[in-house]
Amino acid sequence: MTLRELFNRPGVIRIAGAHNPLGARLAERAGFDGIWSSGLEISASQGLPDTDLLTMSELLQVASSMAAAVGVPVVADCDAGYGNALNVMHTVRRYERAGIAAVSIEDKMFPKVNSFVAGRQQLVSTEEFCGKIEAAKAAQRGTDLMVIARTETLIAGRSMDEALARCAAYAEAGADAVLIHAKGESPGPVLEFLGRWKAGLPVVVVPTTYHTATAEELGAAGAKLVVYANHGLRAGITAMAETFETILKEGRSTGVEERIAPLRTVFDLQGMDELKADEHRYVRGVTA
Ligand code: SPV
Ligand code: MG
Repeated sequence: MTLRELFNRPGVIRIAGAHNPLGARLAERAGFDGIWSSGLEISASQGLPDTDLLTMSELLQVASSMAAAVGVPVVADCDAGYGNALNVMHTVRRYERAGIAAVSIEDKMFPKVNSFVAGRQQLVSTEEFCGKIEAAKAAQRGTDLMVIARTETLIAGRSMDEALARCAAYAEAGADAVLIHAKGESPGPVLEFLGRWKAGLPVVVVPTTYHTATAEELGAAGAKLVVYANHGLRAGITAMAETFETILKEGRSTGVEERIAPLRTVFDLQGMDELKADEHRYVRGVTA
């Protein structure tokens, strides 16, 4: 199902963050409706902070490889659009060509800093960001690609009124959806936003810190798309660290074998069976 089809049917859409095709396949197999090509995950996977150090083409390469590996839509976190409105246009053209279903662009100043890092969280003006959204919509060639306008107003410690006003302006500028980001433990501010949002455009939420809210609750309050942005990455970090420590401590891997995926699962996720079938069919001279 395309992302637009998911948006057009009733119910809340759930997507999961990933930073490579393997993670994307795991999310797809678990039943998520789509993939969030996460800037945080991709930078972390390179051992780098999520502060626009990686270039657009490096992030695109990952998003594109994920889109090629799964059947579900990929929503790409395109940070602040990698520069001004002109960079946004170039970004949109490249992501669209790579088969990405949606790009999310946030109203932070380039270079951005991850929303959960204390300190500098600077926004561009509403006017400047509306120019970026208009540019994004003007740059897309087909009609499928969705542009998600993400506001970091609450992340920057500014008011709910400003968040609502900014999103209304972004809707007016042509965004297909708005994303309200928040960093507190309580879902209260996001629920307030959803309650007061009257523009009709679908709203995207990212319950990373306010994780007690269920997708169902957020959906009932008016959210359309819920992003589980970094849970695969964090689960992987814990599992890998524990596994490595145990092997060194115990001098062998026996103690972890029950807890780690067997090689047949790895082969399955790689598509080894399909490759073997192709080999059998097309590579002449192979007997077994
Ligand atoms: C990301 O996954 O890179 C995001 C979401 O932008 S967050 O890290 O929650 O800001
Ligand atoms: Mg991000």
